[in-house]
Amino acid sequence: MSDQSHADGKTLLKKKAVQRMVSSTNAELVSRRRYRPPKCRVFHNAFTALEEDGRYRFHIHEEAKKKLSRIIDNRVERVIGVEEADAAFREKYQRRRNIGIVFSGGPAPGGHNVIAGIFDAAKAANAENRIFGFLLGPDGVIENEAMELTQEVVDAHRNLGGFTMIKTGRTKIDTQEKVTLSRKTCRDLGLDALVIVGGDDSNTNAAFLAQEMMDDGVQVIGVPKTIDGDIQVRDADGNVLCAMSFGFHTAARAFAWEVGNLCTDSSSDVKYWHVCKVMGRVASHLALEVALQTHANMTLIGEDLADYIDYERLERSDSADYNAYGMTLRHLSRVICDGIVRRAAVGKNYGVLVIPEGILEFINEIQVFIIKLNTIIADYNRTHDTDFHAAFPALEDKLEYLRALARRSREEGTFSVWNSRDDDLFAEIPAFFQEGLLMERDSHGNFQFSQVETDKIVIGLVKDYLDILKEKGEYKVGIERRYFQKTLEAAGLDPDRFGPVLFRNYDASNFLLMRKEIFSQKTLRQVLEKEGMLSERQEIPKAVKKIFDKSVPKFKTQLHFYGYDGRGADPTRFDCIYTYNLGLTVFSLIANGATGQMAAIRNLEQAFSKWEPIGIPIAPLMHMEERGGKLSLVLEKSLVDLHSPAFSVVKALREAWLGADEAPDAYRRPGPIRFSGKTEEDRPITLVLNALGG
Ligand code: FBP
Repeated sequence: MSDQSHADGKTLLKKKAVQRMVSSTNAELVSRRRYRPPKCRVFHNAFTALEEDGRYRFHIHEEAKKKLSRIIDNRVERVIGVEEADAAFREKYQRRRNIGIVFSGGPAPGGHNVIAGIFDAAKAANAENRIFGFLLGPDGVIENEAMELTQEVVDAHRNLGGFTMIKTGRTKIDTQEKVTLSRKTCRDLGLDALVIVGGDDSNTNAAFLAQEMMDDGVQVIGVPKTIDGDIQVRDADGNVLCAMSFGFHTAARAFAWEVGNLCTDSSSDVKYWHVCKVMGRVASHLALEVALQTHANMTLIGEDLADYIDYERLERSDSADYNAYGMTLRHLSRVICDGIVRRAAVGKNYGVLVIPEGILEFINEIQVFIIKLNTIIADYNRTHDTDFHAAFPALEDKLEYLRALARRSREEGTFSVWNSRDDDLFAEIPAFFQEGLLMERDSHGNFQFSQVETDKIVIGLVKDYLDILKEKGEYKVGIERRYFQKTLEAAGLDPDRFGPVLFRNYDASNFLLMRKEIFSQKTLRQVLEKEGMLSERQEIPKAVKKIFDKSVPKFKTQLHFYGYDGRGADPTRFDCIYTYNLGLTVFSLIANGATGQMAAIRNLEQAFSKWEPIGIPIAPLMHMEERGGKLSLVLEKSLVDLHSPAFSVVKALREAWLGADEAPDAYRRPGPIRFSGKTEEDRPITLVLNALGG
């Protein structure tokens, strides 16, 4: 670029109009920051108190009783409004407090409003209350890296996405040393309360810290965050206490907008299958919501696949082991191919397929590998000085270690987690997937699904199988009868003479399918010659060739991953209001002395006037789960319930959305997240459906 253009740019930047155009502060930002979410009715009172709600019961795990004895008797608490309070209550409520807040795990839209809610409520109770934000997640707590949050900082982040204000991290406070350091941090900052905004693992952590920090007088409160939507709490009788973690709605809407656009693209250019992997480490809630928002042609739901049993194979075997006949990758690819082939038959050799990121977890054969490898890696780390991944950096080293395990089990005839059969099956998997299965687990011992190219694995198998179907003549693009007739007539040929020879359904359908035996120019010629429509020396008529070419499917895909973009989106109005009120609830729990509770809002699916802020006891929700190769007490993740109204509706509409018929595709246009305006939907579709059905 010349000096001249450089100088011009500088001059231009002096103009107000240019400055306005390139400013980082645009109208959307200003209106977001200015917006003040409405408060639940109870928060319009001068004070709030807690009232035990005895209606809820939990099945309490023995291990939770032992390990979380000091908070296991916590009950569900309802936040109630108090207008007139006596002096003792006022003093307790309004006493000066220091509150620390930390984000833990992946970002989720709305986190800043949790902080804003806590900040506003704390300052309203006592202007001298101080709020500290721990930097970079739990590491900030362990290392005492914190910043005091001022009005200015909070105001600059209201209603904005991300966790940019204080950042986040995935460290877990899971060793005695980290707990000791965290306690020291809380002491040094004079904290009265620590608020942990996180997913299932982080809320588990919150419960353990609440137990540990009770003697220090530090209350610990959890907040249900994760775009995955898998923190959904019910009591033992199925009563819903927390219908949805925050961030889910925004992420689902962001993904749905993009997937919806691809539905439009795909049905315009009619040449691609868009394959959209959407986040959700394990549960398929996001994929389910995207299906409802977009009506994409096929949406896989992991939990549904896990439910599958191949009864045909089971009946042929003498085993009663249902697990051995669960969904396999191969079978899954066939299910997908079936949809592709059926759409192609009606001329739609394109479409949109949604694959949940965590789908592999639900494929029986893969799940077995994940569990075995988790155990092997955890065992290695427990018994050696070095970490498994440091000791075996290259894939080949890791494979060699596994081979050695298999050899040892064979030679010594002893039981081993990894035997020759595992090794043989593992060897059949493509190298990039082997690498994925063997990669480092996250700090919670979880398999990192986001790092595996799930879509590539599934589509690879789909392509292979489609090739087979193509060879068998079963995968063909249907030719519209009208088009066939027009093309042949224009060439002076009689369509009714050629039709029955070329097509297997000439008299039966509007979309004509080339006979199976016609799969190449050569076989086309053979059939025409056999039927006496062509002599050896004659060329295949151009019009017939054209029709044949159109009937040969090309399976072209575009792979997309929707995850980090949705996590970083600015929150929907629903998430703004939900999270702000979660923040107000947190302060109410703190001011009323609660600890080991998770802030929540009941009745999210109902009108805002019915929303009910509550505290949910975390300890009674715990159960035992495999983590890092051993059983641990954790908060249970909520998976898609196959009996839920939302799933049942999707299942009932599957065939219609697949669109393997002549009707136009039934796509829905969700549009972008609209912060304001009457047209913005006010809550997730899954949430509403689950509340409507019964
Ligand atoms: P959280 O459960 O911590 O909220 O994170 C959710 C998530 O967005 C998952 O959907 C995804 O698998 C994961 O984070 C990806 O994060 P990372 O890149 O750190 O693995």
